[in-house]
Formats: sequence, C-alpha cells, structure tokens
Amino acid sequence: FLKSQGLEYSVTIEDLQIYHEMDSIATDFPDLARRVKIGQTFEKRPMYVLKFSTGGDKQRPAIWLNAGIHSREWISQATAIWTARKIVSDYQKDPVITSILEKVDIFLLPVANPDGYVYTHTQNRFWRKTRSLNPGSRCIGTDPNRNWNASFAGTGASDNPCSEVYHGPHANSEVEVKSVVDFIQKHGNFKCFIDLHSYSQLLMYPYGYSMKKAPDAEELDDVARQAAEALASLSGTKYQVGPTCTTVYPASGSSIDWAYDNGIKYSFTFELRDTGHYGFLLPANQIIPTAEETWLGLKTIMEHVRDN
Ligand code: ING
Ligand code: ZN
Repeated sequence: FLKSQGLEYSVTIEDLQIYHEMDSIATDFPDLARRVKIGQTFEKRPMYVLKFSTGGDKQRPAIWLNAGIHSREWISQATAIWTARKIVSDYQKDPVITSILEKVDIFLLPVANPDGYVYTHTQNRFWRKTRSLNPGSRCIGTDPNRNWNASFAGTGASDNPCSEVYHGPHANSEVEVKSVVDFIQKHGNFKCFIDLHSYSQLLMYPYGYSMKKAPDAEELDDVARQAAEALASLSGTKYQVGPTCTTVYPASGSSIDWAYDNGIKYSFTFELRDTGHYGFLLPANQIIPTAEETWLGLKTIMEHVRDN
C-alpha cells in the first residue's frame, strides 16, 4: 500500500528527519556549516537553513538554494539534503566547491514548506500548498510559489482558495515566504537564488509573470545552457532551458521573479526528474542519480556567480 502511494521512501513523519540530518552535518563540520532558524511555519514548526561559510564573521556575497516549496515534489527536498552532505564532504577535496566557498556563502533551505511536507507524509501525498487557513473558505492553503511580491495576483495565479495556484490574500501572506524574504533582505548581499521543483526537466530563469524579456536574459540563458550541459554529462538527462513564461507557463508571484526584481541577478528554477512517467512519485532508486547530476548543474551556476 505504501508503495502504491509513493510512500516507499522517506517514511519521515512529524519530526522531519531532514532536520536531524541538518543537525548532524552542522555537528560534523562545525567550521563549515551552521544550522540557522529563520522563522516558523503556520503550524509552528521551525524553518531551518544550513549556512555554509569559510569566511568567519565576514559577510560574503551569498547564494540561496531553496527546495521543497511545493511539498509533494519530494525529489526536491531529497536533492537538497544530499547536496548539503555533498558540500561538506567535497570541501577541500573538489577544487570547484572549495573555490566557490572561498568567495561566497551558501544558504540552503531544504524544506521551504514544512507543514505541507509533513502533510504529504501523513494525509495526502499530492499536497502542494501551505497549510494555512483561509477565512470564509473550507479550503486550506496558499500556493507559496504565487505568494511573492512580483506582479502578485497576476497571470497564472488564482484568487480562489480552493485552487492549487491560489495566490493568498496578499503578497507574503504565508509566513514561510515572509521568513525567507525577511532573511534575504536583512542580509542584503545575495547574488543567486535557485529554487528546486519537480518535475519536467527544465531549467528556467525570469520572467514567469510576463512575456517581457529579462534585461540579463542572454547571460542567464548562457549560464543555464552550460549548467544543463554539465547536468546531462553524467547520464544523459536532458533539460530544456528558457524563461519560465514560455518554457512552462505564465505564473505570477514566483520566488525567482521576486528575487530577480530585487537585485538577485542569477535567479533560476530547476524542474528536476522526470518528464512525467513517474512524476511526483519518482522511485527511490532515482534519488541519488538525480541529486548527482543536479549537483553538476548547480556547481556550474555557482562557479559563474563566484566569477561575476
Ligand atoms: N512548477 C512551477 C510552479 O510554481 C514555475 C513552475 C517555476 C512557475 C518558476 C513560476 C516560476 O508552478 C511546479 N512544478 O511547481
Ligand atoms: Zn513546484
């Protein structure tokens, strides 16, 4: 039964096993990784990021890696926590990640929607949204990737609380989104924002909220193509590259459009494996292959950020 529901991997329930792994990473590598609480969810769970830094108290330019904003996209959270372990184990072994960490800090949020994530383990494997209440409606949750202050309530979002793409009552209404926005603004020196979703094998950059061309579209397209090529080099997984609006569909209020319009030039969304055969129920034996190939794409983008 569990298998038929796609629950055969990560039977992590209430306590979020991923949080324990974050804690172990920080304990194993105290000079490199720290677990930082950035807020709490609607249901009062903590929101944790791992900060990877070799700069001591110096505040360096930074990269934000976001995962699991949509709770049912389990390969996203899994890839993120694998990536966390990869960063600490490859530092001072792989010259690429070593040199990246000599110039920039990396902040990784593996579970951007913890309430939704727990709900996908306990109640409904296909839950996408947050779990906040909507006054006047029996439907629950807001789409946290329509809730950012970037053409909020525009194209590709719904004002119906029962919709899977409900934008919420106002921009940043979801405390999970607001916590990230506040943290990034307070920090003030993010150069890169990468959001991991699934599925479709796409690598996208702004905009989703309109067909207008981003001022940096050529450079972003170039970086994304190099990243997709690096990703494919491991086992041939093909990604399509382009702006969100024409590559997947128009969508307002998304994280990367907000990041880009707030001065974070290198803003990208990955839609990880697969192209729909298993969809959200990607089998467990594809977790590590997906994470490994994605790592090559992430490193390509982070190298570009290091050098620019
Ligand atoms: N896809 C994304 C979604 O939020 C997306 C597509 C990416 C929209 C970036 C806007 C910006 O709908 C999934 N699978 O969630
Ligand atoms: Zn998604």
